[in-house]
Amino acid sequence: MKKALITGVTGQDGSYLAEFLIEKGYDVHGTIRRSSTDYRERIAHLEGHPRFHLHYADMSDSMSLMKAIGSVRPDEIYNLAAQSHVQVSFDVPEYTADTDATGVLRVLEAVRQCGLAGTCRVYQASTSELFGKVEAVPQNELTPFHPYSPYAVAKLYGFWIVKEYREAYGMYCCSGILFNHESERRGETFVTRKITLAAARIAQGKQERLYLGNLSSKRDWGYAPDYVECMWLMLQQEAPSDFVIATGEQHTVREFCELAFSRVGIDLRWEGEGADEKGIDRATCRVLVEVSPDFYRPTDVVNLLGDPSKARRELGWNPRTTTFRQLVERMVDSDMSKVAAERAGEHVRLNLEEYLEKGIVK
Ligand code: NAP
Ligand code: F7E
Repeated sequence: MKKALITGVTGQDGSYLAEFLIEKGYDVHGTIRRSSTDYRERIAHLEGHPRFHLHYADMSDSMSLMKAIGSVRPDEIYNLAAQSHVQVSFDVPEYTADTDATGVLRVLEAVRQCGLAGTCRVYQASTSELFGKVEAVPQNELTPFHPYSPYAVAKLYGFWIVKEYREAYGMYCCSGILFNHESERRGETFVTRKITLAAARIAQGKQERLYLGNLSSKRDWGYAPDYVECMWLMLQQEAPSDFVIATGEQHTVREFCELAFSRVGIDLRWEGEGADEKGIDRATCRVLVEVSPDFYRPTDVVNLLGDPSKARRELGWNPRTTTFRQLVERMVDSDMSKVAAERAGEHVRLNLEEYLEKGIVK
């Protein structure tokens, strides 16, 4: 039975990858950070599975990484742990560099120090943010990098140190240059999830308005469960190589909003430009979407479109398994159910308060 170690198993991708590898028959080990709470929402359903194990490790702490890697002695490592929010990286650039740049080095060096350089394959979660202030559209494996945020600069170090260990020590390690991929499990401050959650809350009367930054930003958005398959495929090849993973289709944040709101029965029209642009409900004339410069970035990446030809050709991967419409609809439907469940919970609490007031429940 193959053993895999996933750093960042509590994240969006980590949770889907753990499910995928368990399904493939792997013994799956994941790293988690110490926290004062122990509820891990995305992997709660996997805890207790006989082939799913957790270990404490932090990307900023070599000793903990060495201990986890040395005790598991995995055949494959998927290094997904990172401070993954681009806007946050402007607020915590040093922490981002420590986790996303030096952290990669710590993992690679731990593999070597544990004597696993010849047996353990390493996948590094790289990113389309490396293309940043893009020098060509679409972007493929040969497009020059131009990182445009502290996050991207840190990830660029990760990309190059992986390449260095591959060439210097002959290790099987590679980077997946993944374009944005989203899902029902996406963190709530990334733009897609922020929109789907807001559409669900507005439709159910739980939120008045959605504030966003750059509505014209363009992304190549895929579905996360489709992308974790590529991570695994990259480690099953004869020789290590880096791959662009994308759908090859591009949409603006504005289009994402239109589709998400239309799924909950709201037809948006746009009025104004730049910071004055507003999304208005055609039926009621209510302003539902507004621009807030708080969500502008000091430097923003605005034109990402991937060319997944190499992955299609060499990995046999289908970049169009899930369409853009299906992605948006799945996310909105999931948030509609979550908001409805929260409302039902509130109702139960209200009843309980009523009972307490009347002295029925003590
Ligand atoms: P995510 O949901 O933000 O998950 C990040 C994971 O990293 C979480 O498990 C988090 O743990 C862990 N983590 C953060 N800092 C850590 C530290 N110092 N030590 C140990 N663990 C730490 O990210 P994701 O969307 O799944 O992305 C996975 C990876 O792919 C990341 O490296 C990201 O940069 C990269 N990537 C993502 C995309 C995308 O569109 N999703 C595209 C390209 C590349 P907690 O749960 O404890 O916070
Ligand atoms: O922003 C614009 C924002 O934060 C997308 C990470 O997984 O993918 C992700 O990074 C775009 C940007 O993702 C809001 O300015 C407008 O242009 O959802 P995002 P990201 O920055 O592309 C890459 C590939 C990764 O590697 C990262 O780990 O949307 N935008 N208004 C907004 N963005 C946010 N977050 N919030 C807004 O209100």
